[in-house]
Amino acid sequence: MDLRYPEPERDPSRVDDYHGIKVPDPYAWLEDPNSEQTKAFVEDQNKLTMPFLEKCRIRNRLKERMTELYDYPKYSCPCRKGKRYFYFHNSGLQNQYVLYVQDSLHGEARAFLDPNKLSEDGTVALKILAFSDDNEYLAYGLSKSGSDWVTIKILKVEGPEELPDTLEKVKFSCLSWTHDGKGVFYNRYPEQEGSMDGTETTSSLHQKLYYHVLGTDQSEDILCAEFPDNPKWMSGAQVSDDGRYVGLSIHDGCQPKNQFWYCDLHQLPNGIIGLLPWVKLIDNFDAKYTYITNEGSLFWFRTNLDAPRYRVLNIDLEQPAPSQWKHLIPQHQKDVLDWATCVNYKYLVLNYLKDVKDILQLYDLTTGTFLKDLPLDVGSIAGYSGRKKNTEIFYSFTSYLTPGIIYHCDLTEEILEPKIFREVAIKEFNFSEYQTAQVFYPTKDGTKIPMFIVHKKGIKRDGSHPVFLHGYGGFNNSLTPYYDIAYLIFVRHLGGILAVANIRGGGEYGETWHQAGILGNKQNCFDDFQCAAQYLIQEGFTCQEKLTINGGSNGGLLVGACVNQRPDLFGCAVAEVGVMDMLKFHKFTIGHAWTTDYGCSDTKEQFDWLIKYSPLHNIKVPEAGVQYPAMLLLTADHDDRVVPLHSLKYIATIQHIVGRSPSQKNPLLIRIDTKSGHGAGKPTTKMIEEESDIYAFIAETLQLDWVQ
Ligand code: X99
Repeated sequence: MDLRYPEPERDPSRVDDYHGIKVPDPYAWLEDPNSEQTKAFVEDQNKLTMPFLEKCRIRNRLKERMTELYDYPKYSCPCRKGKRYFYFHNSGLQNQYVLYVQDSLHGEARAFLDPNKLSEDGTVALKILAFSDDNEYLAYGLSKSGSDWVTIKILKVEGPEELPDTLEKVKFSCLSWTHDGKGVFYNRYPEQEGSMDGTETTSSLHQKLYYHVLGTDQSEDILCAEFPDNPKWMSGAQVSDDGRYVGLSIHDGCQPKNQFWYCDLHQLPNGIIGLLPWVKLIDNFDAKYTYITNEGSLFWFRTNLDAPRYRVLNIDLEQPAPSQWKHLIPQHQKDVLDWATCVNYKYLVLNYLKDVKDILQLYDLTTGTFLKDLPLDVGSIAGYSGRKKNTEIFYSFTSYLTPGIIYHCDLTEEILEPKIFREVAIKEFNFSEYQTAQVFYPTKDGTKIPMFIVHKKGIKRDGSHPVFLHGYGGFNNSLTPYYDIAYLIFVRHLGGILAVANIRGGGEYGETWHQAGILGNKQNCFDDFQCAAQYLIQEGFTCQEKLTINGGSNGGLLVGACVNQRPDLFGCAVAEVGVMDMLKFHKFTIGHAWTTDYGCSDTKEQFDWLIKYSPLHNIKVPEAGVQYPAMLLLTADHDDRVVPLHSLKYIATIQHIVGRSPSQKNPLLIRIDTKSGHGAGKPTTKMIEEESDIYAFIAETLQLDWVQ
């Protein structure tokens, strides 16, 4: 391939000193998203990448088929709100889901809130929703171009009628009404210099909790909590099910630990007029406590206190000493309690993760007695609705080969029996010809790692198949099975095999699994992923030349690190919105929150961990006979979660070091999208374009042909 990479300026004067060690950063100028030089760099890269992608042989066919398979009606679980039901629906190719309302489950549905009407190109997305307790008002948050910034607006449900209330500077926010319907709690950031549209890299510090009174101007909002001595802390308020208390969860970074403060709203003679008199029930970050419900002063929490797989805990606010706490439902021997909620006043619905598959169970709220399994196939619960005051629950099931089934269970019936409420049918695809298997492969230190493998039934293990190996490995996030049209197309039309490795750093087996892949153990993630690749080759699924690795965000870091460590092991690598500069990530937007998983280069010991695997700092020309795999990086101008500079500096460096080497024939490219962000809220048109580009790049560089 005849690619001439741009040769941007290298600034030799940019050298950082970390604990006496000098680390050059010649492309540090790319950290300024507004400079003409950066804009020219982005343009030059796209000018190389876009024509390359457009010329890929099967791109048009991919896009056509992708569009066809995306085009089916999609539904969320309905959610009962007083006398009405609400649900999200996408007729097929609409850019954003529309919120619908109906007066009864099978009654006529009317569009209630349609984000598609808020922009021509679908780049305005609905991010958060909160109904007032009497369901008279709906507060909702919109974000533009994929940014984390949110604008909150309020609707009177009857009508619906738009109210003038508008709340700005909102990010990583809670949204919770007081039960008197007078106002909402939310979080916002102080005014900052420069833009606040998601293109800036400014560090997100000093988040505060406010109370907005309906019908007033945002400037009059009441400051309810702030942490001037702890600028990185973030909080979220939640009004209790009975409306009496407001609970405050305080987070220090992304670790599953929080403080829990509360305020008895009945004890405020003048209402909410200033900083609340918080009671610090949990005043340290020893464990995570998630509010489930309360009966008067008796609170239910899901916690990982001395329980890496979580359990249910009762605390009475009147007797808050830990010696008085009651562990209602003990930790399971093997399975992880992923979430818990109360429904119909007397039940607990518990979701367990069992070897990366979801389990749903009903327990008695007061005694903690197990009552019933709500049977599920192998896969994930993608959605759930049913709160304390509802008498019914809905949950939606998905898996690699199941687009979606929504179940409904009426809890007032004598014998509880979930029924299928809605099932997605895809006419154009014969799922019975495909299979999903789960294997447990040994990694470097002998630990068994689960991995899902999806392919056509009856394939030969002759090492001939292209494999798409996906991973994440961080932040306690678990990769449970889900329906993905691009995966299906890879399996169906590129004769491929999908492999998803549940590597350490995730939450698949609880906090122990997470801890095993963070901080000084981060290399375990990369070893696990490389061992997945080796397993797939050894077992005859594929060969090095046909193996693609992929991941996004923390998974982009995974791809970057693995490519540097084993350039010989992969044919293609696609890193989406990755964290590539491990020495500086904490300086930009919310990056400081990730030091709980990564550590921080400000500390010598942690600098030593980071410099060993940081993708940006470990690029070298491979030994003779080896080249880097074909690489495609993806980022976007409004990604304020993982700012684009990570991918920009990385591509400049790899093109400079590796791209100029005569033995490097595989392309090293970056696709930089506009009016797009980290991923959440991405319009369907952009999803289809992006997925078509990714798989076209893979097919082109691995020379895969279209299977009719
Ligand atoms: C975040 O950065 C989420 C940011 N975030 C908080 C919130 O830190 O949204 C927080 C605290 C309290 C309330 C709400 C929030 N995340 C989410 C990480 C991974 C995650 C992320 O996006 F933990 F799942 N990363 C990008 C980590 C590295 C790359």
